[in-house]
Amino acid sequence: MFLYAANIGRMLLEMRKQNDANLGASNTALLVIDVQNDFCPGGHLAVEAGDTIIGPINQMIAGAQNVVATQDWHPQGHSSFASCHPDKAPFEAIEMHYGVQTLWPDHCIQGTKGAAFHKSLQVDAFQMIVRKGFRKAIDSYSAFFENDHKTITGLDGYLRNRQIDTLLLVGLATDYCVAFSALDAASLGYKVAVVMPACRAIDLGGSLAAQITAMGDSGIELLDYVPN
Ligand code: VGL
Ligand code: ZN
Repeated sequence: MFLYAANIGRMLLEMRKQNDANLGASNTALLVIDVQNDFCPGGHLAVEAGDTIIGPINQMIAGAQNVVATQDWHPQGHSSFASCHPDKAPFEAIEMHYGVQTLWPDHCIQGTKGAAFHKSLQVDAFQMIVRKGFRKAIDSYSAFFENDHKTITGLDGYLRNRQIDTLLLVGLATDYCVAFSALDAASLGYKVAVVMPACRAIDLGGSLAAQITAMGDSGIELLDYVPN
């Protein structure tokens, strides 16, 4: 009897998993955030084990009907670079005209190897690539809005036009570009899930825990498995 109940429970869980994340559905897109060389080991803003998510991401890409990617794409001398601010070091924060901005090592400079997608990523499946952070005076973590929370990237219009209302997010970094994108998507009305095993974090001053809480509070599902 107990065994029977346990089996039913497991079956229901499997069904729930498959229903939650139907990558093959026409209204669902996989959103691959910033899987670029500079965020992988050896890069200028390397995220620990950043390259270990590529296998799971490729597996999801293979089962997805719709795949969109973002690419952090900064001009030289971008205002988010610590090197542009005298007496400032990477990972310190400054006040910009749109609010507090963390300063980073120079990274993802347009056209450089660091800005290119990791060579193992199945980039041919990308139907649309959103480049962001190309305005010198403003950073852009989110795939939807730049860091002033006003300037749009155009992704919302693209997804709406394609009648996509459900998003699965993967990529780098969990607590910056993935979280900002997920939070904006939720506030724009999308059904959002973040596939945690297919993300890796920078985790600066408790940023990962804070963003996990913020995402949970916004009704974003945090999956602890890789859907297929
Ligand atoms: C990112 C910091 C600066 C990210 C991009 O992709 O999470 N983080 N630029
Ligand atoms: Zn950046």
